[in-house]
Amino acid sequence: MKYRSVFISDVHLGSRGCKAEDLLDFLDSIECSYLFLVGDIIDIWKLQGSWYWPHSHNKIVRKLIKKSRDCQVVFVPGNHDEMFRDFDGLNFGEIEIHREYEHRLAGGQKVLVIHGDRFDRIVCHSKWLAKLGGHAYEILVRVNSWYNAARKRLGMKYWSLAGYLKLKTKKALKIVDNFEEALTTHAASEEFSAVVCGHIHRAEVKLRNGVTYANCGDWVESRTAIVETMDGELKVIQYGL
Ligand SMILES: [Mn+2]
Repeated sequence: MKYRSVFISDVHLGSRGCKAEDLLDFLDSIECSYLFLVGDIIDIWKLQGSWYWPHSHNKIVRKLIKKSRDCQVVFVPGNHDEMFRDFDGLNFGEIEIHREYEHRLAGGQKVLVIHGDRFDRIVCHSKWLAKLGGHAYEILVRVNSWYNAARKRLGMKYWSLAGYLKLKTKKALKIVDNFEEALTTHAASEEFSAVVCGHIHRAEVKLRNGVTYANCGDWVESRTAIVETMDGELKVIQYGL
């Protein structure tokens, strides 16, 4: 497919969760003039814990370098690859590194490209709770009943899993909401028409505070990207759909 721009984030190379083969396939399938790497491309945090770097992850790095020969590739680091922020304004081969970047859509509107972590005061560990499916929930309920049976034998009070999960889910949704609010308020105050970000692994395009909020999602689970069509429209696309 041909697009004016493609934005991907949260690839997490160097972690086992990264869907590298799918991303390679995706990168092969697209043609664009601008390719934005919107942070958390390499998971330095994970690599510092234990080294994991399969061949497919190398192939992605090589593919990105190859792409940079006929398309403008801009890397905007995230919190998992924040050491690259020290190279703000420098080039790695043909790949430009910027802490934040101002892109212009085909129609001329200003777009802020930013990973987004600086608008997230709490690192969200409870994301999975928001996505918890019915099946997983049933298993948890069963585990919870054993847990409470054990608590009872020890003379402890009943602990409500449903109540706990409801609270956690609500909290997770509140974090997402705060993130979108903070980013769009900032972008609007700087007179951007749109903001493209990543970080919370939730792909979406919507209007908020008069600004188009576009989140790339991730390549750990959702396998999504934001694309700018030839006529300057921002859309979410999902691999395999
Ligand atoms: Mn991040």
